Amino acid sequence: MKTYPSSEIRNVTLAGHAQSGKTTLLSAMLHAARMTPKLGRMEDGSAVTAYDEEDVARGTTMHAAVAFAEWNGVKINLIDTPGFHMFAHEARSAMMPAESALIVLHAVNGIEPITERVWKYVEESAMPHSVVMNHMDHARAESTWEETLASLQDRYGRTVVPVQVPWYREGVFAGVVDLVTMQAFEYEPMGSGQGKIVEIPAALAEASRAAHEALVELVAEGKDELMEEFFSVGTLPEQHLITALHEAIREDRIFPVLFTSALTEVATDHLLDFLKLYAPAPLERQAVAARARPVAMHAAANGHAQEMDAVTEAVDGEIVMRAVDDAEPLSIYVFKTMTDPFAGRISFFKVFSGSIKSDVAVTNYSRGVAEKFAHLSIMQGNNAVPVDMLHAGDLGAVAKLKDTATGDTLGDKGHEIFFEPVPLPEPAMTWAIEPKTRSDEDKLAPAVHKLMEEDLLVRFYRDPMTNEFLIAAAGQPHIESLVAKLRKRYHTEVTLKAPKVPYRETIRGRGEAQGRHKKQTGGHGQFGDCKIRIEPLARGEGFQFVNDIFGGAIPRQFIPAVEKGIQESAARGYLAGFPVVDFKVTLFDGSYHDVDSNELSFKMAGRLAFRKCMEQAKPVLLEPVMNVEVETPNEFAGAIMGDLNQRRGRVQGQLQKPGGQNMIVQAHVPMAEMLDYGQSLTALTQGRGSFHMEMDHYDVVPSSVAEKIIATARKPTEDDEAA
Ligand SMILES: Nc1nc2c(ncn2[C@@H]2O[C@H](COP(=O)(O)OP(=O)(O)OP(=O)(O)O)[C@@H](O)[C@H]2O)c(=O)[nH]1
Ligand SMILES: [Mg+2]
Repeated sequence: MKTYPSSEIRNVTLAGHAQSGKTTLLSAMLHAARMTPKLGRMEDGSAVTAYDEEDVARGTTMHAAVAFAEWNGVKINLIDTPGFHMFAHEARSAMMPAESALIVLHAVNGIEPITERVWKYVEESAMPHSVVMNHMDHARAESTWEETLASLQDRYGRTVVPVQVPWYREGVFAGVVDLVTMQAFEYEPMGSGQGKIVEIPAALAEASRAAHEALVELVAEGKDELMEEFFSVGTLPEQHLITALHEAIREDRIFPVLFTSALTEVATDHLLDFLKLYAPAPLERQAVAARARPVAMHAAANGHAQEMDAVTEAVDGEIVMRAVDDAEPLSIYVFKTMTDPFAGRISFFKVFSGSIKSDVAVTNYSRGVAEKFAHLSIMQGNNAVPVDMLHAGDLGAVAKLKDTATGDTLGDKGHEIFFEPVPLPEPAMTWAIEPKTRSDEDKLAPAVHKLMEEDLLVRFYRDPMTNEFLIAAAGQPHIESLVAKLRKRYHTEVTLKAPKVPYRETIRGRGEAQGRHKKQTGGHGQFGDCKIRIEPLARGEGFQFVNDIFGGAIPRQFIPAVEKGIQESAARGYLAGFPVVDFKVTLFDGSYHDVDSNELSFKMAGRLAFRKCMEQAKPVLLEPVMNVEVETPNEFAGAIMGDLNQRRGRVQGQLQKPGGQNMIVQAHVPMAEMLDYGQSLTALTQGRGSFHMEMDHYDVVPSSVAEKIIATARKPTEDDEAA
């Protein structure tokens, strides 16, 4: 495999709403470049970037994937990303290794929620982007594409400008007119995917000329030299126009619109021509920014290797600039990890600066360890193609690194820098996960950890309050795919349950009682007797024990046993089996027997006294209440607050986000009502809302709700006490 110098590389991320055709479009480009013998399809798993059987089974991309096309002397690296809202954060992370993005949208469906979301991502990272209107073969596309274009210009400005005119031949999408070269490209739908250059059809001649002029004018705008040339000659020479358009795209001044049908392979090879000519090469970036010191993963504000001018505000000395150049020290950023039970760990990386050869030793700056890059390769889906070396700006992969994870920076020893990982959203749903058998129990943790290497959003931990193993992910389909992977890849069977809510119990009143434990079974008997008072403490104060015994009513050595008995009983709960908290016990009297009294007897006495006190002390249930922050487009804020009220939530405040489009709603909501919130929020906001929550405090469960919890819970019995 040939190696490509930095000037002959393009790194392009495809992003857009689910089902707009990104995976198929990428396939069509690979087919046009003859990287595959036929058009790969999502449906049958033949698309190069649809190698994950869970993706194929669900018909949607769940993780970013990488492929490349060699096209007329350049190598175009293409990153496919998910468009389904639950996985759209992967599209954000996949911007970092690229220099430009293609925003793919459906010609008939137009702007959809994830179109807007990825548009925000590219703007955030100042990433040059073009729009591909796909599904142009759709029966209604001929009559809707202009409307879709108008809505794009409405939303994002007139600098969203077509560089092609679509051509319908008797109602069939058959090609495009290139508005720069003023040539028409004609296709046989469902044919070879190779366009033929033909004359502009008469019916399109007038529209094409007008659109050409509009494009030339826009490109020349603000460039005096070009303006003069344009006005004196009436147009711009092709080469000048190409150069000027290329610059305008790179500088985020113009956002070209192109038209394709991925499925019928019309105008998809010409998209490669476009990327070769207009997508910025890595070395067109003046330099990339990194940190001189490591940055905590979640502290990264809008973590991204940014263009030079975007970071001038940063604190002096914190930022290090690296030119995208082979002559600079090596710096590598790992943007994706794949774990395969057979091939092991494969790390996908970008060479931001310097160059790398196979078999060299590299330092992982993030972890301070040495790693060997044996067998350098580039990825065509899940297929590693060996290469000898990679130049600055290229994307590559390497297998079997020991200690390297997604988000790490590596490079030459002594030249430490740190690229900032893109922050991830919080997982939206949590389940309790249980191994089915004993052998599954042993396999579970290592297998889940392998999945977590691939997917940084997944969390796995034991809840200290309920002792359950919990797994947190982005939503129902996400967790289902994880469970399927556990089964298929790691032969580990699990069941999922709603996580237990860690309720507690407490008292609202006082109680006073005697606990008298007496047993006479031949030989030695048992005797313990105590009198206690209990009273409530403030929330969060836990448990207090006061010894108020005078005159040796209970011998000193038995007093800790009374306390222990009370604590053991409190831990088992009184109402519904949840630990009793926030109460004070005063031990004020008792009696003993010279022979029969021992520790066990006083422990039993303590338990009995405690349970009798609880009868009088108005016990209640406590539930965890979460502090919830929901971000939503303004128009849904009312619905969000209504829904939170339904969930017994109390809205604490609302805040307008800068830009005026989005609101933050802040509320306190019981945890029990938030277990399925991710799904509801998606439904309420068409996938445009996001939320995050953390435990805030415990509060008393209203009695109507408490009755149900108590009815279904197993009440501790006297038998438990005797245990
Ligand atoms: N008719 C037609 N169908 C298309 C076109 N592009 C894609 N499709 C079909 O639309 C469906 C979705 O295509 P994908 O390529 O999986 O879409 P995607 O954007 O990758 O979707 P996500 O991975 O869910 O974000 C598939 O059934 C494709 O065969 C097109 O241009 N025309
Ligand atoms: Mg896809």
